[in-house]
Amino acid sequence: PSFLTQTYTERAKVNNNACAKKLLELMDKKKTNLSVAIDVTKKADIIRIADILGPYICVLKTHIDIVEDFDMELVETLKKLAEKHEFLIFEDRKFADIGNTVKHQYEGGVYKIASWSDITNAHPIPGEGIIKGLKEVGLPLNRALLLLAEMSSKGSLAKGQYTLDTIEMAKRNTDFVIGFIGQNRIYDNGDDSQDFLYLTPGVGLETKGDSLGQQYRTPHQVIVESGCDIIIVGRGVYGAKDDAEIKERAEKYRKAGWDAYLERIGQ
Ligand code: 5IU
Repeated sequence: PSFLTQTYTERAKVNNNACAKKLLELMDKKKTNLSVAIDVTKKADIIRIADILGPYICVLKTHIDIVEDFDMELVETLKKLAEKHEFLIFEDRKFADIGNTVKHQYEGGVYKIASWSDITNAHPIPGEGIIKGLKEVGLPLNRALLLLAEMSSKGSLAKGQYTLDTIEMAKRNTDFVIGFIGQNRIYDNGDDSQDFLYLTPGVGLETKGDSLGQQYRTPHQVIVESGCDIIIVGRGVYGAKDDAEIKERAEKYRKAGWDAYLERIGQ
């Protein structure tokens, strides 16, 4: 059978990547397939919002290079919150250079991403060397990688053969690549194949998009119609007027994502 109709727990049992296994397990345990993208620029706001969101999310998505007052204390605090609330951290770095360069960008520099981020992602555009370079740093630390198979933005060039070739690249690197950032469940041959996770940004209940090319779909469209696994919501959650409303919105998206999952697996 397709992984599409299996529970996250069933899928955790047959997944060989420690990070993917942990993620699938905590999703069923916490009843959430919601990831929130905290795209705010002050350390204190990130920490405050992450603590509020903790119970509602399976993955906290960061853009660490937009933080104005970044220091290592921020990521140490996020790691503690991740333990307290049981979520994974996903630095949405979108690596896109040759293997040797991304190795340095992932391991070192100001952000030392590999030291705190469970999951990161990469564009397949440079070819397989990008995975090899990131893997050298990430695999010994039990990290995992997502490949960007598709994007939510208008006019994205990641489509057609490019997307299909991305899947093939992932299939050759299943020790480290646990899935995709994409808009559709493109590859799923059931239990004789690799179970990839599909994480999907471009999710909103109130609006259809923004003025810079973002396009939104609903949790139902993403999870049931397109067969993806995790909804990624940014402004739809953190763009609330106060902390109470952030909490309300997180619960609203969590429930929408979870109900869609239950519908998909027929429960
Ligand atoms: N993001 C996208 N689309 C993509 C990819 C990443 O929106 O295809 I790959 C990121 C950008 C932002 C978050 O951090 O996901 C979505 O935020 P909003 O829900 O605020 O649009």
